[in-house]
Amino acid sequence: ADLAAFIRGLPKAELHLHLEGTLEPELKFRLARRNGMQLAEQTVDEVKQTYQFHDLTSFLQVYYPAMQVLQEAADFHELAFDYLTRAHDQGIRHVEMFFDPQAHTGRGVAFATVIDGYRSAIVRARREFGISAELILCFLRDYSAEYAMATLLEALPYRDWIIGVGLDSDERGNPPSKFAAVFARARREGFLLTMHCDIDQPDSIEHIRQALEDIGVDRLDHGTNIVEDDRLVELAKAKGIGLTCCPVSNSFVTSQMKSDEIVGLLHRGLTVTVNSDDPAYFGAYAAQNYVALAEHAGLDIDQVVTLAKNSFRASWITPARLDHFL
Ligand code: ES4
Ligand code: ZN
Repeated sequence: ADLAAFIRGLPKAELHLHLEGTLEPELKFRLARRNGMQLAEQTVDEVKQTYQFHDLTSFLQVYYPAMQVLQEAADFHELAFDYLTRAHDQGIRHVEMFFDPQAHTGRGVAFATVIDGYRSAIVRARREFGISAELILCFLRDYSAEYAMATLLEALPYRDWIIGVGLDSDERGNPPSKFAAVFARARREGFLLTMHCDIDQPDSIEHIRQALEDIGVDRLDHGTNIVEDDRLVELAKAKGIGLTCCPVSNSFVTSQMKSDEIVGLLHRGLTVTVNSDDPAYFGAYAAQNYVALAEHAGLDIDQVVTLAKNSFRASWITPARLDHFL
């Protein structure tokens, strides 16, 4: 309990957070009502029961259909504002949030609707409680590179509201190299780059290598399997690449928290961070992820503080603000 209170009070940044993954059952139920949509579930409790999975496939099969209740800018605003309120209550001072535009534009919701709702929530949260937040546009990797490129071009009018681009959804058979041209264009347009290299993928090491050497990412999401390759660990260290690890998410998607791997990378001097991924689905926001890892791995206070400082070091805030947090 003491540890939990300490962690909540510790200033932290969150760097691996899918906005659509913050859709709590209560909000899903309420938005469905408001938008006149018929859900298969009759009660909030029944929605809760559907938030159950044992691997990536079963997760994605719940996750993408659920977000169809997001229709109007006000819905996206409410989702993001509720999350930012919770994050602030947990000691999060800065957050870089993924969103999946294709999961919305693909069902007829305009890109402008999505980003207007998210952006107004960011502005409001900043004004009301001082939290800073940025958006990272994620491409869905199980769709084509051409569709991702079209989405990047669609985002260009909103470039000032988007700090970087990422890559998520099903990694199997969808390596970083598939999106080389998209990420090269994004780089030229001034976006920072990150991408998911998920836990225990069939080609984890090769995907991490491509992200670091061929794409030239600024950060790696998960990326925990890098621990298996000394050369890539040294390369990531030399490049100052941060890793956004998500212990509770790992325990759902792979049935292991991967705490030995995460702590091992911390010992080897990588800028390892702790994050929540899809907190409404995995039942753990940022602070609970720190607590889970600290308890599971037996971390001491100094290690917890290092993880919190790393979250700012690996963030994309300006050097002047970074000094303020370290
Ligand atoms: C995700 Cl856990 C996970 N894996 C891949 N893509 C995702 N998008 C949101 N959560
Ligand atoms: Zn993720």
